[in-house]
Amino acid sequence: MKTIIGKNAPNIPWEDKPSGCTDVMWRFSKNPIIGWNPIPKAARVYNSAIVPFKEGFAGVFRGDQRNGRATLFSGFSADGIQIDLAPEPIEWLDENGKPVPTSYSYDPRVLEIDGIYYITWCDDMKGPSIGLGKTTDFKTFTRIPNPLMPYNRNGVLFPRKINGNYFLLSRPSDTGHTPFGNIFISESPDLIHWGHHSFLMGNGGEGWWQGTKIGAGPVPIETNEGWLMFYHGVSGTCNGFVYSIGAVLLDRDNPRKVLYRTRDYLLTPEKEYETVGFVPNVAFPCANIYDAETGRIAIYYGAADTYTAIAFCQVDELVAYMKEHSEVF
Ligand code: BMA
Repeated sequence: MKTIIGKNAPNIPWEDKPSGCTDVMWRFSKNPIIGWNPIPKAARVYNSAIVPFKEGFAGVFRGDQRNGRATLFSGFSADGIQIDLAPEPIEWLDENGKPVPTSYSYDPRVLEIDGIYYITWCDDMKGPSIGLGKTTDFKTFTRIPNPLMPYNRNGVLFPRKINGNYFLLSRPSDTGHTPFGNIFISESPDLIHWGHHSFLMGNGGEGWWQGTKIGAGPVPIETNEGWLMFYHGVSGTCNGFVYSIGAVLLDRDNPRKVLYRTRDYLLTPEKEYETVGFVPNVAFPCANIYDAETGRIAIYYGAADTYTAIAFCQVDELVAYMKEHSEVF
């Protein structure tokens, strides 16, 4: 039986684990896939989302402009590696087709539900909050009212309704780069009315890699072992924050329940493109694409707030590892 409950996508980027590597997550040898100044209007493209689209892939990409302001750009790719970014930022429309002015926008996640691609991101609503929008073609983008009150970031939707409702993860915060942070979960019958908010998981644990704050990462992957969600864990050092990648398995029928959670990080900044850049020591996952048949998963993460990079894992190996090396607290 296949572990991932989802579509096959044999064309996702993939490289076998390098011989001698004992990690369950390994990096793409051609990282980074997007470097400095990829298009005239964006100096750095990172913390971005990609999904299978038609015969290839499409996505929404965080591009920090040459004035430093974070903006979203659409993009297409035949192979998930070479990304063709739109030259201009996304222009959001309201439900009546009228342009909606946007301030800053960052850290998008994208998912498909019934042929509609939904986007969540960090939006400015008098401070950081969760933006929500949709597209069918990655050319025209329509806003949906923001699901939650400010201040909040790292909004991530589940890819289907569970027991009749949509579920959204988020990380309530303050206006700045909070020195705290826990993941909460909310639900809605229609993507408009949100409630039943509760705490899901917090920072801490025996190790220090997720001691300062955590935030939901890519859209959860449905598996027969539960919802697999990668997330970022932050450690505070005397030289600033360090962002690493971990994973959690949530109960399939009740995603408010944490089953297993990686005790140690799966990936932490080590390579030069992760440790040197605009913000050093950041690995920030925002997307995962998978092939259900083989259980292959490609994780897209922002590196050093400068680059876009890919890491790989295989679902059965990862789930077995998580069961063996779990710490739920
Ligand atoms: C977080 C977010 C991310 C960023 C990270 C590291 O608070 O703003 O977009 O990658 O900080 O700077």
